[in-house]
Amino acid sequence: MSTIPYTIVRNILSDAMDKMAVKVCYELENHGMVAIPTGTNGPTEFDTLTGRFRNSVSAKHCAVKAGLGRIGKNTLLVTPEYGNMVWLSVILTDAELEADKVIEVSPCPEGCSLCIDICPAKALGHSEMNQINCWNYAFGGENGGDFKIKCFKCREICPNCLGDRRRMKQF
Ligand code: B12
Repeated sequence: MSTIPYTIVRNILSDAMDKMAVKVCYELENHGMVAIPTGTNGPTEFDTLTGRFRNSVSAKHCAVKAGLGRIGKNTLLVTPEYGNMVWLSVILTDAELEADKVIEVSPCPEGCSLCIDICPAKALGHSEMNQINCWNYAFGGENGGDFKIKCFKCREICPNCLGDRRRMKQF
């Protein structure tokens, strides 16, 4: 039941992906293109107009446009290969890249509301996910301990958690 392994993997992957993104930017710049890393997990801006945490770009929406997958009811990107257990990092560039075909089909099995029902913070199932509820419940110290990711139930309950290597239902 420990939240430590997930937190470690999340932190290490975020760092690894930021480093990869910067390397790719160097490569693109060496080829005369503009390339800007946007940060895998922030730092984010707080948008006082909407009361939302925001990055420069929404990685999930970029990924949909790039044909990597679709956003499910848990508001996460679900890819056919790896399900929702993917982490994303975005590079802004003027390189002319060819996008994959956009995936049209929804990843959620019909009538499924497992992620909405299990969310202890009641953050899902509204027109927009309730960031503050999720943040307050899922991120921070337990009993005064170090910062951890304390909840990722909306990922693990999903029938598409791990993609076609396990139980991909829909794609
Ligand atoms: C801020 C943030 C959070 C906030 C708020 C998340 C939220 N959904 O609102 C908090 C701290 C609560 C959070 C929680 C989590 N997060 Co988070 N988070 C981010 C971060 C850093 C920025 C998101 C952002 O700024 N979005 C911009 C705004 C505009 O997008 P939005 O609010 O999602 O958009 C809404 C509307 O604008 C509108 N909309 C409709 N159409 C369109 C079209 C476009 C183009 C846009 C922009 C918007 C839009 O609908 C959207 C959905 O409500 C991203 C990294 C990134 N660069 O994207 C990771 C990211 C989204 N998080 C991620 C993850 C994994 C999580 C958690 C599972 C962490 C955990 N507990 O383990 C939870 C689960 C949350 C959930 N079920 O959605 C992953 C998602 C991976 C995936 N498979 O999809 C990301 C991409 C990080 C990463 N590097 O991989 N997160």
